[in-house]
Amino acid sequence: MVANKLLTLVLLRQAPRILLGMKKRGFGVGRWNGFGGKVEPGETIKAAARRELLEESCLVCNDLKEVGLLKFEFLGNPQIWEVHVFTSNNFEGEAKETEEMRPQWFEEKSIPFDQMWPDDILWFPHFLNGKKFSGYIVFEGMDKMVKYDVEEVESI
Ligand code: 6U4
Ligand code: NA
Ligand code: NA
Repeated sequence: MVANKLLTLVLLRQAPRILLGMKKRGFGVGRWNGFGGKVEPGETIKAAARRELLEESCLVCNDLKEVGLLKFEFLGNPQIWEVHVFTSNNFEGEAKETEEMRPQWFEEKSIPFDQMWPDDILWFPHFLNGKKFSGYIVFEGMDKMVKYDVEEVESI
């Protein structure tokens, strides 16, 4: 058995706006995304979420709440990616462009889903309604979802 790979994703929200970043390199390059990355050994998932947010946007957030859990299978790869989604409306600093991300605030009614991961449109509505959610999504390559199941949950 292959252990799941743990990742984080942070979506900061100050209604009616949400902060996304254009990924400048690596996995998901060219897509607007939340901020996040791989959990390091010995690190809690929340600490990783906070660290990746700081590294990628220069923002400090001590108030992250876990709102979603998304599992991704990529056909041909035995490792499941487990993406823990966090949010907050309370943070310090100003979003700055970094080597990895170009941050931009978007109106919640004009989120650029056509330039995001194709699964995002499935779970953003739950997120924007303030609900918790979980999902299992199977990708073929980076663009094609071959199967998905996303639902609201009471707790993560
Ligand atoms: P390095 O370059 O190793 O430092 P790191 O920042 O640790 O990378 P990265 O950026 O590759 O990790 O992590 C991938 C990011 O993409 C995580 O924040 C999770 C997010 N992500 C992955 N698949 C996604 C998907 N299908 N939909 C989505 N976000 C996804 O919205
Ligand atoms: Na990252
Ligand atoms: Na990283």
